[in-house]
Amino acid sequence: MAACALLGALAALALFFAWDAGLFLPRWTEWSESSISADLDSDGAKELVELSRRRVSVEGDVTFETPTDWKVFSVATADLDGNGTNELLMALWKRGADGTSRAIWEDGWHPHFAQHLYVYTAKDGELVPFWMGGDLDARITSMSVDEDSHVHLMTLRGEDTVWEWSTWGFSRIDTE
Ligand SMILES: [Ca+2]
Ligand SMILES: [Ca+2]
Repeated sequence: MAACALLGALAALALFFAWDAGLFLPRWTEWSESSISADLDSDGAKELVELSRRRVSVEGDVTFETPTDWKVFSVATADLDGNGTNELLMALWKRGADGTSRAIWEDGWHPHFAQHLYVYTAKDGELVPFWMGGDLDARITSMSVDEDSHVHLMTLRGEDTVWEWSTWGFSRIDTE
């Protein structure tokens, strides 16, 4: 009997860890792996941006690594605001609807995964948040950037939504 209870507890624990690792994220998510060379701090030397196993790492003059609770499915670089410095864009799953992570005592624990678009830019030799988009509230399967630095968010319905950076955030331009 005790062995049964122990097995049950172990199974529940295993289930929790599987869930915690994001294994129960929607099956339609298109997890991509990519490797991008881009100068992120405008010093003339390119950094290597890699998306592998749902995590992004940057190696070079500036370094960066996504926290383990971010499940990144698309990564891109582009000079969104036209200031000559490339930004790092990441489309990801993370628990909670907020754009930025808050302390647990501020808003409690959000058990549900939501999609986010996070943008980082180099400042004083490190990558810092540039724009942290909250729950995208749409089923985004992939994110990419075109030669005009417009962001394309493909939806599960097959819609190619196009977004342009405008000072404080993104404006949708494909419906104008
Ligand atoms: Ca550089
Ligand atoms: Ca820029």
